[in-house]
Amino acid sequence: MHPSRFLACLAFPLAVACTTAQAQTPPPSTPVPEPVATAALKATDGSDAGIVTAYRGPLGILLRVEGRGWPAGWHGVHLHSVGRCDTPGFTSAGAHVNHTEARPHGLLNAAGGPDLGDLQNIWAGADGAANAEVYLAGSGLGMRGMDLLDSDGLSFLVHANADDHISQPIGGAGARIACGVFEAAARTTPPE
Ligand SMILES: [Cu+2]
Repeated sequence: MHPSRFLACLAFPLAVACTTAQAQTPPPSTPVPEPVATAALKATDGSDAGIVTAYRGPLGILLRVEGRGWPAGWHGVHLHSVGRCDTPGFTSAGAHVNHTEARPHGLLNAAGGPDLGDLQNIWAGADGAANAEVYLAGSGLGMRGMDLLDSDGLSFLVHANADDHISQPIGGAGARIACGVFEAAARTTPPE
């Protein structure tokens, strides 16, 4: 070790000695989360609108959204109860998950909301890219209708406008501009 580095080790043992140790120790293998499902997003004209990757945690579902070709600005996004994205309009995707069970829409709706399919708004930049992670707390506990791959499936819907999270029935989010059906994700590592 160079004498000046030795002195530095004495003066700042944590800062210097630790970096030396890190350089000599192979990095530990870190666990990589396995997605449970993905939804390829299509715009109303059939063009690629990105992808959503779903991960199941102990208390909820994490959705990584990588949008492409979205109009700039805020967009309401939701899980809709049917895994069908027929054009025009994507109405085949049905209503929000559990909206038909007398549960009003809105993450900020204190009068009985939200729908289980309600999610946070996502911002798209001027280049049409939208990157975000949104989280559905509680949805990992097997709530009815929240199985991403149940018999009638589940869709990820992108709306034209922001969701105000309180007004009915969809927070003023407007037209459905992109849609994707969740499908089981291919494993990247073999099961143990
Ligand atoms: Cu919606």
